[in-house]
Amino acid sequence: PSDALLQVALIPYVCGAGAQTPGCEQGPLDFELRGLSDALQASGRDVWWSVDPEALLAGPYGSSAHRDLPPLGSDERNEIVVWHVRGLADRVEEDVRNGAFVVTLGGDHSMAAGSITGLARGLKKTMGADVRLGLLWLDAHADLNTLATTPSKALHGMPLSQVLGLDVAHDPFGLGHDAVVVAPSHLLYAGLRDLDPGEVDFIRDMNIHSFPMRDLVGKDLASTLIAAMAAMDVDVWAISLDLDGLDPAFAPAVGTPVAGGLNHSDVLQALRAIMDRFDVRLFEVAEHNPTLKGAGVNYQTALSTLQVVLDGATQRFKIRSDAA
Ligand code: EXY
Ligand code: MN
Ligand code: MN
Ligand code: MN
Repeated sequence: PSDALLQVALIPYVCGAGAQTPGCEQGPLDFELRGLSDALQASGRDVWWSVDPEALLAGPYGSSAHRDLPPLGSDERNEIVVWHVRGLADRVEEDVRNGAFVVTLGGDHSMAAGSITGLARGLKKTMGADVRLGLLWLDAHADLNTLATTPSKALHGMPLSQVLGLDVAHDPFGLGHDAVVVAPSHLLYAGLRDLDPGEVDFIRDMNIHSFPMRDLVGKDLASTLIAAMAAMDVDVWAISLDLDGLDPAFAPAVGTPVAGGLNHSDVLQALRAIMDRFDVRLFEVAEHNPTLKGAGVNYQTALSTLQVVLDGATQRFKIRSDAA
């Protein structure tokens, strides 16, 4: 029926243990304290927190576990990430199975290992085993390191090695046999400008489609991304926005800022066009660190981005339910 509402599940990832700089674990609650869920409520949408970020922060792997973080790369440090990643994957899977549009809010970018795996699992159950999942990754970094190539041992630099199945033997995110959920040919990068040597090799050897910042100069972001996405045989898309993919002017409160990033209005225009043409089921916002300067700017950027994404999702949903 045409009066049905788009169901939007906000799923928090209250973990910063995957990053060098702590603080991202406070990201989801900070978004909410600034008014996120109220601001996203609109006619045509039903928006709710699928898990309460405050309750998660009060739990055993929440604020207390982040107070004196064990060193990067230690089993104790990784255990915190694994706990959160697995929880996120389960939650995303369930909300996707129930037909919700999922918004995952971080939290450091290790979250993507869980969100994309959970989405893939949910889609397999609702759309069948051979559903082809595409991933648009907006970031300054490729987040493609393995335990063998990482220069920092920080798990937020490695989620895509999990999603693409590059390190199945070590299983650093504890997701087991679900490891390969996106084919390398169905990943699209934009905004990259700070890569490690191992990542450069992976991108070249696996022929991953990438628009680093230097290749976007003088190009229209929207039409560039649309053309690349249209050329991929993909059924359903997920989009992961690392706030540091944007120029630091639009998202200063990130742990690993890199100058010369994406322009926010270009990203909004691109997302409008993408939501119009492609079946996007999950949108992620990673690396919001409210303990750093400029958290209010991050919030405004995240909010206006989500408004555009959810407007697009609502339009598509209306068309689908009118047709049904
Ligand atoms: N590539 C570097 C590393 O793996 O250590 C830096 C990773 C930063 C990851 C940021 C969140 O995207
Ligand atoms: Mn990044
Ligand atoms: Mn293909
Ligand atoms: Mn990232």
